[in-house]
Amino acid sequence: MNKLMMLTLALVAGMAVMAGAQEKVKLDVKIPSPQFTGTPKDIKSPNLEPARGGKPRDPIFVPAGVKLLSVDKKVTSSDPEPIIGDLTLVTDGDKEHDAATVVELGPKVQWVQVDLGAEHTLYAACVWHYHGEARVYRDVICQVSNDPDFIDGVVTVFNNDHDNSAKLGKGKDKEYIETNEGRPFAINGVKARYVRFYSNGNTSNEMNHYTEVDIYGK
Ligand SMILES: [Ca+2]
Ligand SMILES: [Ca+2]
Repeated sequence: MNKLMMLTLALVAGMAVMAGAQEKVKLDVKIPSPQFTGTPKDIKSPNLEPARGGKPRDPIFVPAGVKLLSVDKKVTSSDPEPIIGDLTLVTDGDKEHDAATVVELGPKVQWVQVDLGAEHTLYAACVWHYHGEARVYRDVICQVSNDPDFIDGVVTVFNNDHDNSAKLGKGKDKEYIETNEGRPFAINGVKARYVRFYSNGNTSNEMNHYTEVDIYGK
């Protein structure tokens, strides 16, 4: 291939990327009612994101036609017998904070995993742990794979375990205070059937909680 052809191909590829970028739309995440306001001062973490002062989180942009895929999909967990609630609560579509809407898993590193039923092209996920009060969940990690055991072809889309306490590798993302906004993660069009969400206790207690997870794709 000569230099001119290579340049032309590079230009065409660049234009395709630009055209793709123009078709992106703001991800529409249904947000439940807020339970508290303001930034609490008593949460200490060396890895906490800066306070946003009530400003909403920046939106995620996804290709047009991306849909919520996870409602009523099957959920499994490292803790198959939750202390409170049932694993079906994780994908029942109800994100409102209430004693009856949250699953409580045991202490230490635990995960919930959603089976989308088939491979999809994924563009975003969002997790609500427990948003009844301000707290920070430790070692929040989101991974996607076509392997239900998460051994092969695992792609990490979020990891705020800065000190590798969950032993899945150090992550560069920041810890955050749980609110009704949940925490959206962008996914770069990875093809996968399974999505796994890890946590490792929180600043209020050593348990792990899930109110809902959303997974968006095509
Ligand atoms: Ca729910
Ligand atoms: Ca950690």
